[in-house]
Amino acid sequence: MEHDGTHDTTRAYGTQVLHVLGKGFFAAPTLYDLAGDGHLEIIQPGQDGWLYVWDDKGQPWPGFPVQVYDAKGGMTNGVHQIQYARLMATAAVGDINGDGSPEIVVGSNEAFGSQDCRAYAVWHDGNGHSGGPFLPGWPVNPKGLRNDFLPDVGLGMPNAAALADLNGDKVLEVEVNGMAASPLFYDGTGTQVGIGDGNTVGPKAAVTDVPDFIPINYGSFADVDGDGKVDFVDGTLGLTYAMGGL
Ligand SMILES: [Ca+2]
Ligand SMILES: [Ca+2]
Ligand SMILES: [Ca+2]
Repeated sequence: MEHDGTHDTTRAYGTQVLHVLGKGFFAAPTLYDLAGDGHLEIIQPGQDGWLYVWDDKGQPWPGFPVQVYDAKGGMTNGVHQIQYARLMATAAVGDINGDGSPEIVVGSNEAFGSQDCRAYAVWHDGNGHSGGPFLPGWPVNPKGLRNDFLPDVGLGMPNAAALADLNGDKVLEVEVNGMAASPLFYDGTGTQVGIGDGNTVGPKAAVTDVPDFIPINYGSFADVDGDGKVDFVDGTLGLTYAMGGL
């Protein structure tokens, strides 16, 4: 439970509905040309749980804002919940399904049980998309060991996703992970296609505290060793060190 922001709880038909929201923006905006017309749009997750998009004149983008929450909810201590929660992480944007249009990947503060969280892929036309604003197969649950390290900034899915083409088919894959997780890789259908190895360190690394996990941190892709293959870079925390803080 939060001790700030808007919070109320109601029950309907055995489902607990939580509103744990705030005002304003914490996430950085993402600038991306959604229409491909040479003009950037502004993509901004809000603490009110809505994903906003404006054009370069400040006008609302068609189909937005989108309210980002899992209408199917989740289970906490045996209770079915629907949570309306803050969007704290910056959005990642790119074509993850190969249809030539970009999608927006963003996490929420939804936290079910002690581990479950949610990350969403949103169509570029948002609520204007037939079938709803989210791609089939999303949201995903890229859970780590815990979903509630800190209020607001360490709750649910506070990490930004990173996008890169990992298999050379010109379509972007998604890395998105909850807290105290390994890197988790998904394709545009929401299918997990890989997981990072937190047990093996590089040949020149002095690290001994393994396995390690990503706490609250934004990762990114680049070819850091120049072998022509993209690598994933993120900050991690060793298990022994982490256990001292849990
Ligand atoms: Ca697409
Ligand atoms: Ca690909
Ligand atoms: Ca490489």
